[in-house]
Amino acid sequence: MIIGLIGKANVGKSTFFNAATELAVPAANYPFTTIEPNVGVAYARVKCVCREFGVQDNPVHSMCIDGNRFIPIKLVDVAGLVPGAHAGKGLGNKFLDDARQADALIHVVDASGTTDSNGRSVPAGAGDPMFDITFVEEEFDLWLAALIGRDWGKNTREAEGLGQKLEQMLAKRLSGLAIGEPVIAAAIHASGLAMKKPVSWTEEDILAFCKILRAKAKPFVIAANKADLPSAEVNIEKMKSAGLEVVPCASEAEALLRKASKKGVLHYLPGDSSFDVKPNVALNIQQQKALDIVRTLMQKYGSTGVQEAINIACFKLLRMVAVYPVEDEFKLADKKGNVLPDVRLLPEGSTAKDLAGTVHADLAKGFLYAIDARTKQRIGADHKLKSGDVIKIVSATSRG
Ligand SMILES: Nc1nc2c(ncn2[C@@H]2O[C@H](COP(=O)(O)OP(=O)(O)O)[C@@H](O)[C@H]2O)c(=O)[nH]1
Ligand SMILES: [Mg+2]
Repeated sequence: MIIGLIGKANVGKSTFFNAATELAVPAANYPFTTIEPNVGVAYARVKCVCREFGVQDNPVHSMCIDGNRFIPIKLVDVAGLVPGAHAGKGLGNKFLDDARQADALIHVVDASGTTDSNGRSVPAGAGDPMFDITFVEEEFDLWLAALIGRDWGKNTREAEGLGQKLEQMLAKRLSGLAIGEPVIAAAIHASGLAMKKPVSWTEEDILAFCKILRAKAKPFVIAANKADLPSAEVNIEKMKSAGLEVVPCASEAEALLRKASKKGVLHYLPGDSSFDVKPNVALNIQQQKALDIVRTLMQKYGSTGVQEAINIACFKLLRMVAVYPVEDEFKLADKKGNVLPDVRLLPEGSTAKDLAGTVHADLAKGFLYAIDARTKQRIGADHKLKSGDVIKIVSATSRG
């Protein structure tokens, strides 16, 4: 699963990226943080099942801290977008190239209004995040429309000649964007264009369809960043009353907290609503002041927003469930004795057999049944999994 950070320049995308990919705990041998300069590992946070089961876990591919599971996901810091990007302005093509891999997007905006649409500094409140939301969406839609609309007449006639459905033809064209046939079919239906012959779709039809397709295929949440600045409040209210999915956010504050936590200065886990300075830590006045600002912000908005934005992308937009595969349903362990070694994020509605497939293709091929470690009951291949399920797979291809 990939989450992309999009937005115009200087809103704080890289600050968000750096904060989200920084571990809040010292972990010298932790295998993954940054993959490429703009691709890193961030974490979705869930309540771990270890406490419910009363076990001490030792995760291999995720982390458990104080009963909280941090599940790795890929985060991409997408190149900044400027108006006209769909026509190749700025880093337009690079932007769209990065953005297309993402399953969901976090749209970072400068809630304080201290940047104009090209990312240049302006007096606080002069920039309008509502305008930025519209323009970034429009750029994306126009780019998609240009991609789909190229040779539209020729492609649709060809598809018609082959007896191909429109969604089949488009799925092929959009394969690089990770947009599948069912989503395309749903967008065609929702656009009200299903009864119109594709050959006769106008440019406006194509654009209207692209708007719907983009919203379905690349859902996004807005991270209203720089919420620590006073001018942010009124904009955050505006975005909320417009019915948008908005998380007030302060990436710089999150970066500060993770660094300080890693150094042992304070106790803080990403997503917490507060932090504690550890006893016996002496702070200078400057540090004290910086932390006071962060504390006030967290009291106002409930958290720094970075973890919340990621969790909304995973669990609200993409509707993932967190499932723990184990090989021993009594010890909840793998073959090496690691307790609750792994947790997988699967789309809601995934089955026991789907889980097997994410562990190993052979495990799914030889699937016999699974065992719910909570109830010790057998479940079948089509059994739908819920978040927090601990599951043992029994397969003809994996004995013992
Ligand atoms: N006040 C405040 N400034 C921030 C915050 N996040 C980022 N910035 C500042 O915004 C500017 C642009 O940040 P950057 O991450 O490079 O933006 P990008 O161009 O979107 O990647 C930098 O000066 C950051 O220090 C925040 O949460 N609060
Ligand atoms: Mg940047």
